[in-house]
Amino acid sequence: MLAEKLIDQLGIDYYTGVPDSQLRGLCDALMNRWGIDPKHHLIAANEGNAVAMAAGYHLATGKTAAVYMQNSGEGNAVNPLASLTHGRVYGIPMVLIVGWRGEPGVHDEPQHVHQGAVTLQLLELMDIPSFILSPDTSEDELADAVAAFQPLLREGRVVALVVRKGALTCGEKVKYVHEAALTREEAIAQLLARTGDDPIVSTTGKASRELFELREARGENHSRDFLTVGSMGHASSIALAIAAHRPGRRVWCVDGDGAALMHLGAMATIGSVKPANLIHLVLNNAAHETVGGMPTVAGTADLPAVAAACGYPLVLRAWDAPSLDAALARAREAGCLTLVEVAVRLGSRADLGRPTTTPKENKQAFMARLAED
Ligand SMILES: Cc1ncc(C[n+]2csc(CCOP(=O)(O)OP(=O)(O)O)c2C)c(N)n1
Repeated sequence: MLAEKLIDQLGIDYYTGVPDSQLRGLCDALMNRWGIDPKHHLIAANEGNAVAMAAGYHLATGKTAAVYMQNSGEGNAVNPLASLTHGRVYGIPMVLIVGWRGEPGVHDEPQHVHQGAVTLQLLELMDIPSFILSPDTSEDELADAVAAFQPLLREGRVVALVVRKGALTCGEKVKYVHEAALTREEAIAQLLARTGDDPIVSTTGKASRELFELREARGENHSRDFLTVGSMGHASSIALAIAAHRPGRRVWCVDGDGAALMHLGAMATIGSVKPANLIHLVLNNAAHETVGGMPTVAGTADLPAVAAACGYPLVLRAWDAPSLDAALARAREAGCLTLVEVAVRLGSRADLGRPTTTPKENKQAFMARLAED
């Protein structure tokens, strides 16, 4: 079904959420209709923030907002759904639109399998009635579901549309653009020329996939790299604790701007600890490139300034190959907690693969290698 039709049927004019590849059609339709507009459509840093914005919209207007998310974001949303919007608290209505990755019976990556298996149960546990939108759901069936939601929304309930793979399409695809000299993969390739045997913790999405493939291309194994395939936004916290407990090792974190923003508080924790052996790279394409390229607010937020304000003793910016090389060399020599922001452009190889080792194999090899020191 065309995402535009869904928007029309819902009759909602305030959307917020975190993009998802399975909701690409919806995200594009929202961008075509409203762009980024505080009155109609905002991309949130995380799904909990989106639920809170939808609550604020209701408080201000008495109307119902929609929150879109990949099912991975259910966890981020659970807290405000239980303690803010639930009928035992304020009873604030909203419609969740949840991309169903890892649906049982549909092949998907390991980080989606458990989340996919518990997606409907989690909604049920949260007292959220749901309707599953499939590729063959007709407009009449959707209209019936939307009509059935209305009395629940009037009671202040949250309801959900769970979107199967291929269920939403977009009439007019948006071409997202963010220009810079380097691609993310080129930046990671340049990093690998400097890291030697140092452990690397990489973020969710294509950055980890590119790191994996670059190791293969270099004929190296994967034991230096911890690929944070799920739990977006947490790579830097994982790296922080590794750095603190392996002080003899220089630890690199390869982060994304969307991920860094999703749990920005981690920067304050890292800045308070100041592990001298941690170098935090943020590959900033001002977008959620992995899921389609929808913008983040990293185009306007100054992440190096945030890191400096959080207590990072050294922050560096790189925008092309020579400045990145200089920043990496300086970060290595400095011997103090450093943030390196690298401006990268949107885009990735069409033939980019996925890790061929399992997360457990990755963990075991990474731990064994760290234990050698
Ligand atoms: C909690 C959660 N919400 C949403 C997603 C879906 N998701 C995977 S990667 C990604 C984009 C990450 O953006 P960024 O960190 O800027 O890296 P980029 O893809 O641009 O390299 C999103 C939204 C997710 N995995 N987890």
